[in-house]
Amino acid sequence: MKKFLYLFFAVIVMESCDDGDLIVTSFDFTDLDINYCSTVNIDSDDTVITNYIFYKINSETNESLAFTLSTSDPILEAPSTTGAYTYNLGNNADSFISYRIYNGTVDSDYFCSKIPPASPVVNQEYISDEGSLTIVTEGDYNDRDGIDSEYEMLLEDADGNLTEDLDGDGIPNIYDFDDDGDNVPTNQEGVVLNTDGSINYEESLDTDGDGRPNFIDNDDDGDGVLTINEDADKDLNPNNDTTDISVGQDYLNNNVSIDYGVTTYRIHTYYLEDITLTINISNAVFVSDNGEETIRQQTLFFGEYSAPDQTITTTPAF
Ligand SMILES: [Ca+2]
Ligand SMILES: [Ca+2]
Ligand SMILES: [Ca+2]
Ligand SMILES: [Ca+2]
Repeated sequence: MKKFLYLFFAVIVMESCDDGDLIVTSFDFTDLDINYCSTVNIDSDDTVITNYIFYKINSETNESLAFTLSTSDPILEAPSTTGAYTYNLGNNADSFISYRIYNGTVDSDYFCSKIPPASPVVNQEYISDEGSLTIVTEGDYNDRDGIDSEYEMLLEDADGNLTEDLDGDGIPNIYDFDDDGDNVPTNQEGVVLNTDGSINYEESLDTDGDGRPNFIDNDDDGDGVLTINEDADKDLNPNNDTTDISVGQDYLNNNVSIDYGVTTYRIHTYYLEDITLTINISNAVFVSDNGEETIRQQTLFFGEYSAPDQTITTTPAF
């Protein structure tokens, strides 16, 4: 099938020599894996610019389709929430696509070497002169706190209302590793799960017995001093402050109620998982290296790329 498409394409290119301009509809690299390499440089105003080359190699036909992109956008690290990341493929060095035909086998090092290897030789090259590139980045945020996102999306606040951000720190419950904002991570607050993964509110630890399990209770021992403030050394970890070892930490001991006035959340870590980039090209015009041949692609699905999980650390505003 690929061979057929290649032959079809080759015929069209040859025909295009006659009139110099043709719309091609079967330009197919769809079944091939996407790979990429990148380098980083810092521009004059300290912006980090990443120079990417995403490429596909057809080893049966010795062809490649590759795009070069220099951008500060976090295309591999953050969802494109306000629409796709979009780039102009016009005649500029920051973003363009090349379609190449070689005289021999191209390996994966070809695009990632600082100096292009002497072989294979590029027999023909077409570079984009017009068009646009869109990248839709999707992924799922997760706090890896042991509770499935679907069961902690909505948690009940002290007034009995279901909320997506229980502690109001700007990080939704599904990727907030400290849901109640008491500086004790949820996975250290005695959550008990049912066999289906949902939260067992009755069995989960409730130190003061007020009906609100510790992971959603910001005063775990019910002594009137918020857990976050029962932090004698003020290291943003109430778990290592114990006056009476026979009872436990001060935040779980209602006989100790000293308010140390902590006004900072601990550093939060969360993850972006299952990251997928969907890459499309539209209205592309490729011009041959001698300038005599033009290939037009109204729509071209470059492909999908799965990126590694990202780790994000931040300190929410108190
Ligand atoms: Ca939150
Ligand atoms: Ca907590
Ligand atoms: Ca409680
Ligand atoms: Ca307390």
